[in-house]
Amino acid sequence: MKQEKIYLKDYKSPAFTVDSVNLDFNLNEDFCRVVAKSQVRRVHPGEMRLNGEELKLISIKINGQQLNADQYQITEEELIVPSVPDSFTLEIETELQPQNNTSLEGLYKSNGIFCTQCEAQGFRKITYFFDRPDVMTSYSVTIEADKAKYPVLLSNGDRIKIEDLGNGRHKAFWQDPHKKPCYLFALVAGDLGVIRDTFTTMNGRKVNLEVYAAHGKQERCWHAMDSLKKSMKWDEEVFGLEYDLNDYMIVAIDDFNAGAMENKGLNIFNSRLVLADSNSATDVDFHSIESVVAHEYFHNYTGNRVTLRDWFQLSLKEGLTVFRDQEFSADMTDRGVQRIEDVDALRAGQFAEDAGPNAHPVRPESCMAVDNFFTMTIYEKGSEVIRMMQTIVGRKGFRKGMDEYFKRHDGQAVTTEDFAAAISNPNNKDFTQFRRWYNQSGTPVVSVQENFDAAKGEFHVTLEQSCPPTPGQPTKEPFHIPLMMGLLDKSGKELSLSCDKITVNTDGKNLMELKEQKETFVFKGLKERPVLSVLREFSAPVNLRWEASENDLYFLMQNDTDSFNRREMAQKLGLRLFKKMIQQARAKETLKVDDRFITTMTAILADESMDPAFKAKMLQLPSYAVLAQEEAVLDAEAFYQARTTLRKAIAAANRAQLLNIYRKYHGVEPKSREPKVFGHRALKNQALAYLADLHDPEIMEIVNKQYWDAQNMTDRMTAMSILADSDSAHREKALQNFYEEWKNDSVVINKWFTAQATTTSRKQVLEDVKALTKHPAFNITNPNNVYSLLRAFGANLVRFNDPNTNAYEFYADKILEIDPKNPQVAARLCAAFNFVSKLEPAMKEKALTQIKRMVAVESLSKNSRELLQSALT
Ligand code: 0A1
Ligand code: ZN
Repeated sequence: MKQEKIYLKDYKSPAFTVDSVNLDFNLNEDFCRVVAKSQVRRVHPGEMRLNGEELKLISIKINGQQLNADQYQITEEELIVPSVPDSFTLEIETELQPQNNTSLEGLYKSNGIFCTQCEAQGFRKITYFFDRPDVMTSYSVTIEADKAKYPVLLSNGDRIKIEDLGNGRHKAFWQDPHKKPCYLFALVAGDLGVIRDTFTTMNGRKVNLEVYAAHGKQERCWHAMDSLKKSMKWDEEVFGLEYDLNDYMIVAIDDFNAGAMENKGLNIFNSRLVLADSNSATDVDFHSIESVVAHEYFHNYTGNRVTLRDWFQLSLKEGLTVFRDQEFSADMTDRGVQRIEDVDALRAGQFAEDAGPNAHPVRPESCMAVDNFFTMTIYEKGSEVIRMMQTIVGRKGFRKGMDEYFKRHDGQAVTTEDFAAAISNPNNKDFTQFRRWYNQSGTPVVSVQENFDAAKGEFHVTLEQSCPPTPGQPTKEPFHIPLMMGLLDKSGKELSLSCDKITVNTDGKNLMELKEQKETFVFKGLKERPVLSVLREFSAPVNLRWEASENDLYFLMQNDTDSFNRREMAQKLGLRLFKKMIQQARAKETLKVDDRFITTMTAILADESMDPAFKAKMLQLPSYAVLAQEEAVLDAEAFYQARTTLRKAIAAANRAQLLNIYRKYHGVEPKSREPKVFGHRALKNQALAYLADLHDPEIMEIVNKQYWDAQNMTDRMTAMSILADSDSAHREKALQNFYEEWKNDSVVINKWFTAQATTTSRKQVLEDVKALTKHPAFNITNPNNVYSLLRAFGANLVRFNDPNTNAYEFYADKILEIDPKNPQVAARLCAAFNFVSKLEPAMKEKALTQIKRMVAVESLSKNSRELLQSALT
């Protein structure tokens, strides 16, 4: 296997382009024949090099003439034809073995269904082609297969016809009117159930909508269908974007490496992100499905119509599309709560990535495996970069920029620079410095100093930025950082600002735009010291170093007009307290809980005016993932002691109040899917989880009753997870019952794996997980099984890094077992080792031993190798 890196600086525009291609698939049980007939046109002089991997070439013809073996050359990764005309028909026939394809890229089989996954570089496993996004082509496709086994034959674009061939086989003809790069090609053939609906676009065109799933499961697809219609409407209303085909299809597949894929007109989804009803899916599942369906739909413009010049530009479509799905979710639910959730995910995952051995810029400059680009940095930080652009130019300005982007680039393959120019030019903004967000990795740190000059009535805010070194980037240039802010008076009233350095965007938001390394903002005309609220709405993906007084933090927590910051202050206070408690735990001292923090939690619980969904967020303590970033040393036991001690103290002080909340909302509208009811359930289930930390038999009876009486999956899962993490006598029975009830439903049984892999109180998790890998319900070739058991365990910071076990060895064994079959899935497990540099010496030694063992395997995939070897440098 080739191991070398590819570089952005080596980009060259393609030497050939393909105006149209006809793909002819002949599907059989033990082989598949593909004939690709392309109209090829030369753009630059030179030989023709086509990408292709693991293919059996049957024949190659140019203008109908078969080439002899001496007229071309085949390597492991390419088919090279030194001499070709300037414009010609290329016909290539290949043979594949989809039934043996375990990598789940290219053409493969899942539960008897043929399907494809071509992003990023899977098309080269179907035929020899210019497998790069800047070659955009018109596709026509025919699919021939057994009629009884594969009644449904799908591809991109318009259905032309289906012919019965009379011999038990049939053949479907598809034509996509839009040019596309080959990573957006898709094919599905199988025996599937379907639900149908229509959507009428803003110009009155009727679009047929279809969602396919395994027979018998299609009734669980209605939520996905509703989500699709909401997304189509939202994109028309917010961005003026109308769907551009007559059909839109979604297919749910059980074996899928990622979440879902935006193939033109034919999205293929991991069934986990399609199938849902209240018996089988939690409120969180419903929410995820809505946002992923939206995400894939939004790609139709941001990704498909305007696509990427090269894979280094991946965030051009992913960052932008995540931003669009986050905005959609905010409009569908509660903007403030949605922002809190998005930032929590960013901090837990992306900030950790940016601080670890695999930190990379939003627009990377090099890589070994393109598939490793599908990271939280490309997606979530990429979205934050777009959000900052919107914050700087305001919503109206951003819409103007998006219109300009489509006007300039519809039908093209472009770069992140093109996007930034389209947003900045019509708004007369200079994004030269801003573009550093694309090129520099690492999470910037902004320190905040306040000073009130009573004599002059001036309040000075000094901001200073820095950014820690990251791999390949020891020093950084200053970023352009928009910090949304406000000042409050003693009564909590928003003060009008007199400061000539403040910019007010078109939405009326006040911004301190930090561009220098250090800047002071002077606010005048103040009679008394105001309270500063900064980084409202988390307007930039930075770490604030702000030694605000405890009084100010408590004041903001109660009074800030920005709901994100109210909750952020609760997190900050929780974190300060945790830091002290972790120190005490490490010094083997008694852990001291702060009374003021507890009383404040009591007040929050009692606050009738607070929205329940928001209250649930206020009560959440900083996660282990956040602690791991804030602390210099990852001391799993100390983290666990600090967090459980504080949770117990809160529960003990508020037992009656928590029970009141539980009783108020439990059992109310158990089947409702209104966001408001989701909020009520989130709050009462959180109350129950706090109470369960008391290990009080009376409470465990309530938990057990909730498990057995549950009328929806949210309640059932909450109870089962609590029981799974307890030594309650009810534990085994509930787990057994859940398994019996759902053992034939892989989407649901994954929840059962995760509940057991993520327990923190239970010390024998490693043994549990080991046993579960041998359980009949666990199949190591199914990505969802691997993610829900193994990856979930790898992310269980407390037990994965428990010094009394050697989880690392077991985990490395599993990576090595999966890697030869499915490198993408193996690579996704490697992130568990990102914290190695924070481990204590003995643990670090153990982890490094395993990493070295894995890297020493010569056949290790470049995917896993790239991610693991960086931990060694
Ligand atoms: N483009 C898809 C995600 C995706 C990425 C890679 C895949 O296989 C390697 C599959 C899907 C999205 O953003 O939804
Ligand atoms: Zn995407």
